[in-house]
Amino acid sequence: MTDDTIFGKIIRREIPADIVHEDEHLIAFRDIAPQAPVHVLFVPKTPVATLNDLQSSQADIIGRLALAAAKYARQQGFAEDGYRIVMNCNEHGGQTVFQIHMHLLAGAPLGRFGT
Ligand code: DGP
Repeated sequence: MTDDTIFGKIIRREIPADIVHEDEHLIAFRDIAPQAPVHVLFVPKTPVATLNDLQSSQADIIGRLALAAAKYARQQGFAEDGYRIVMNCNEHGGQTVFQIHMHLLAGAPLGRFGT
């Protein structure tokens, strides 16, 4: 279990979050500071600080996050319009919580990178 970040506290229900999905592998909840009309974070329960720390034997973690995000998009009806998946890594990537997570952004045209 993730136990040393704010996301660990959400997984353990020590702090509240608007949880939209959970299974044995991951949890998904709305971002506290949304950058789009839909902004959901998909977080694995296995602790991995950054993408740099992910082992090749852990590739399934990323696959599960992506599949859960795509399933959520279909369920919520915005898969056809489209969405963006983002993973930030370390300082230049803008990572602030050091448990890997996938941002799902949707609900409006998002523009190109850097705009
Ligand atoms: P990143 O910059 O990629 O590490 O993204 C971390 C995201 O986590 C950021 O968009 C804000 C969000 N966040 C930080 N603390 C909390 C919290 O306590 N609750 C929720 N729901 N989101 C949080």
